[in-house]
Amino acid sequence: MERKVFGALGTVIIGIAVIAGIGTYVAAAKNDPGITQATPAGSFTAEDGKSYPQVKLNLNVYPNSGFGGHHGAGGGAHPDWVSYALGGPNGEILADAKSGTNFQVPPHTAVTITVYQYDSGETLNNDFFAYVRGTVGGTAKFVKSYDTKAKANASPETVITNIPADMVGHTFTLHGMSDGKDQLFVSVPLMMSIDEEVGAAEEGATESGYVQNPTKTTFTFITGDEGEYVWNCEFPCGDGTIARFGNAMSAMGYMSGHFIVKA
Ligand SMILES: [Cu+2]
Repeated sequence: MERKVFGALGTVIIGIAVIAGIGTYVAAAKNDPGITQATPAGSFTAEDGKSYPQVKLNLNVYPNSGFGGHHGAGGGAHPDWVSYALGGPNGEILADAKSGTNFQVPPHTAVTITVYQYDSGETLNNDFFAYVRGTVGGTAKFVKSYDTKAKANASPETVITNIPADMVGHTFTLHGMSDGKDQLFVSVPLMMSIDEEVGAAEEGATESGYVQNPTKTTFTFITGDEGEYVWNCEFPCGDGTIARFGNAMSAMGYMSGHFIVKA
């Protein structure tokens, strides 16, 4: 009789342990913490002379999650997955950032995003995403080599409408909704960094493990009405998965996030 009670108690304890384990795993797998409020940055005058309040966001894209940031020290659950993150004004690595891929901006506002792209790249599945779409002027400002040590452009800044479809590191693609409100669709290709430099940095050529000269892309778009959008990357960068659309491509907090337009 006693043995039976202990047996039943043991089963209950194992059950509790399993449930606690699943809870911890789900919490860790969510990996999508916090919301970053864009920084107010004066006003922006559009081509038609209309003036908008302006906000800014600085983002970095990395070949792995080892930078820490919103994934936690050491890169969290998946240190080898490619990831977006918050960056400093000159592409600085923000290892202590608590949020990374969820952004909030006001409605009817000019949003200027700068992305420092530290990863290598390859060919898009669809050339559509090699073009800049939905930004002010249909263009972006592009620097092929930005020196993060000198905090200066190492190659001239140009205005682009597209990049070669076989030189794409990642894309920032913000999807609209079909609810008839004032809408947004923005997609900007981010050029790859030099393959050999990315590899050498990972092998220890730089202190951070990331290239000193990422590519830099800046673009501005005007938000419409309030709403919650999602953004993602349209370059197949989920290495080691079917069609490379798993892992980092199918988890929030890496190659996708929320984009909230709210006053
Ligand atoms: Cu990507």
